Amino acid sequence: MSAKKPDLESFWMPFTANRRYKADPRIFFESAAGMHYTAADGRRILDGTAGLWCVAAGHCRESIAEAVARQLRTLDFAPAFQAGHPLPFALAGRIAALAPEGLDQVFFTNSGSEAVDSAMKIALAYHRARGNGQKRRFIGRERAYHGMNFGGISVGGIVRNRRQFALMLPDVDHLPHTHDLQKMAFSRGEPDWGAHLADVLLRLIETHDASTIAAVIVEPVAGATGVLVPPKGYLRRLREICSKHDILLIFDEVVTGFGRLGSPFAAQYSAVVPDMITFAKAVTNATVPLGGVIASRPVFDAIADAADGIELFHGYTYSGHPVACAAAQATLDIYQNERLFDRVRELAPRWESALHSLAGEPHVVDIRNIGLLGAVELAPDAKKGAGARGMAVQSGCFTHNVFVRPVGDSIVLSPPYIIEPGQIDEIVAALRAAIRAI
Ligand code: PXG
Repeated sequence: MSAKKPDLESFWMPFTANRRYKADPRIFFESAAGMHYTAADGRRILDGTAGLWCVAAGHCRESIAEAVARQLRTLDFAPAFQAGHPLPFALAGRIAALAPEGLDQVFFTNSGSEAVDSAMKIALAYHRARGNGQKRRFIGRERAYHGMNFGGISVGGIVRNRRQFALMLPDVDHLPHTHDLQKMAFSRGEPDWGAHLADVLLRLIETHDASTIAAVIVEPVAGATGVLVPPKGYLRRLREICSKHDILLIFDEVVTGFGRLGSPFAAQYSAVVPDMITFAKAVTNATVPLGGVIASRPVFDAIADAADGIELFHGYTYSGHPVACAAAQATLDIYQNERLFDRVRELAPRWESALHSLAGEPHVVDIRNIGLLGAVELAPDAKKGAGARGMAVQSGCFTHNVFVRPVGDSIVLSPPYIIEPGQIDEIVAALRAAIRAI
């Protein structure tokens, strides 16, 4: 910490052990540029995680700052309820052009959590519009992270995010997660084993009947629970089953959207087209909060055809906020002008081999990668308990001027797309040293 210690008292930090952190605020960032943060003690710290999976084009990009400043001086805010301004129309068109063919209706939110809950409401409205109001059950997946609103935690698969709150959406069931160390440890890219786990959806359909199921929601790659890469063929199988039973398929692409796998969306990477995609994070390079849902034309049309006036009684004050839209346009310009999605594809093999060079280091039980995502999983420490090794490796890496994040005993990695090959090596060297030291 710097000499002038800020007062930490009043900010109730999200997802943080507040008292513990405030007693020893070791990780504290003062500024950032490109691939680096500057810590409170002046050290430059390499960002191995793009913040929280979101600063994909690197930090403090000048063109985004300029676009935001310009927008604030031109049109700071205008309502989008029964009124218009050019920015969200233009941005929606541009996002639709990046999305798989047929997905061209963009509903804006302020976050990934709101995007997920919006997609769930659209799914319910869609079935109701078609006279199937009894289709209201959602199928999520174990170990899923779909944000923190009530819809998202209900379909999510992380019990810790639920048990404090007692009240959930009714009528939710879950697919099994696909992570099995016995079968797929050290797979490079998509594991060969596990496509059959999609067939559990057939069992859930037998149990609940398709006539009660509105939608299946999955992250194509589960990010926040440790970068769980989908088995080859798994997503395609889900698509087939959903299509056969008139169940909507929602891909939550809050982490994978906007180039993380080297294609605009994971949908294109896997060549599987869902009925809706949720996005957030990288759409503005994390500069201004923005999220959304990209829905297929048939989903929109069904709802619109059944309506007399307002089609969807849903929206936020800041849906399509001009400043967020300006930030997104400037971000998409960077992705396009610097060919950053291609860059992800080009770097992916190097990323894969660098990460997998950690196989054989102490305690390493799995290494996973896809696009510019990765995870190194350690066996839990029998004495200190689950998560202790993950925390120790984060701490060790920070000492070596590299920022990584633990999820339990997995270290998750998602660097900005502008990472240089030498910086990939820096991350791996810091991990190696930190792992050897625990
Ligand atoms: N869906 C997915 C797949 C996510 O990863 C959300 C929805 C929610 O987005 P918002 O913008 O409401 O936070 C997320 C967010 C972590 C971590 O610890 C992950 C997320 C957010 C914060 C921390 O890995 N993912």
